[in-house]
Amino acid sequence: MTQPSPCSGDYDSKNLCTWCDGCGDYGVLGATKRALVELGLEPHQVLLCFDVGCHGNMSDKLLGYRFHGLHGRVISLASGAALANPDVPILAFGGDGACFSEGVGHLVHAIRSNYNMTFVLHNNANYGLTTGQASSLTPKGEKMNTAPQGSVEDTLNSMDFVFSLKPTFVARTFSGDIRQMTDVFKAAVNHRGFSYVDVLQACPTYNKFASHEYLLERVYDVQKEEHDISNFEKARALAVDTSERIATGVLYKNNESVPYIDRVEARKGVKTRLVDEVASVDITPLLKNFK
Ligand SMILES: Cc1ncc(C[n+]2csc(CCOP(=O)(O)OP(=O)(O)O)c2C)c(N)n1
Repeated sequence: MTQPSPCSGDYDSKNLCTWCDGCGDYGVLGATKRALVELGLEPHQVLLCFDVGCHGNMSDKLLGYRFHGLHGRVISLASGAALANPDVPILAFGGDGACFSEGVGHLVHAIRSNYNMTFVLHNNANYGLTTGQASSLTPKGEKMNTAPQGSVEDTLNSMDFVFSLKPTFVARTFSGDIRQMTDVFKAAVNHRGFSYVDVLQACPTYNKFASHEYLLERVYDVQKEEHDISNFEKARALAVDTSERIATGVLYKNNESVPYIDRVEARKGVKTRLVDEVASVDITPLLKNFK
């Protein structure tokens, strides 16, 4: 008997979304479901990990194996899962606040280790859930709730930073373009190694500087122009220069990418997965220490 292919309804949860009207998180949720369905993945065949933040509330708005971790820690818990069972596709979702402040160390090491997972950055350029504090990606000078006279700190150039770590896959997309987001997520999941996906997203409540309309006017798809995704330096230049137009789509992909677990000599030729190997360990005596 042939297996029925998954459909979007398989991922539907009964929980209602509580995001503000016009929030880019709606778009990311829709594109995530579409990408998983188009990849032919059933909800039980994928792991979805969420950081803490507005975007993290997506964790109970769709079905599948989900893990809602601590603020800034989503990459580390997803990395652990990627090492334990390399057969399961893993998507981790985090905000720019968490990823480029509390959790920035995890991002650094996940990229250089090239763990096999997709990281989706909900880039609304502020700390949304805690009501509009400046993040390290907020443009300097913007008036935010923590900086009513304008943020005085220099803005981190996140793309330049990411490229400095020699990533094997980098993409940028926009929460208002569900079709492109879907295609980018699929390409990211299919990449063998750490896939970094920056989603420029509208936050109508706290981000008054890069609205949906502002982004819509500036984004363009590099896949519709001549762009060689294997050219690291060209991709880096395109990613960093957002002064007039904003390049979106898959910007860089290293076809020679070798994920961390495949680099480890001791794992070569081993047929079992780490997750199977620890299954036989009885932790009952250990747990007694925590009574
Ligand atoms: C270690 C830690 N620091 C701070 C917080 C408080 N906190 C919870 S959500 C949040 C804002 C999240 O912002 P971001 O990561 O950008 O995601 P967004 O809400 O914009 O989607 C903060 C500061 C926390 N829970 N834990």
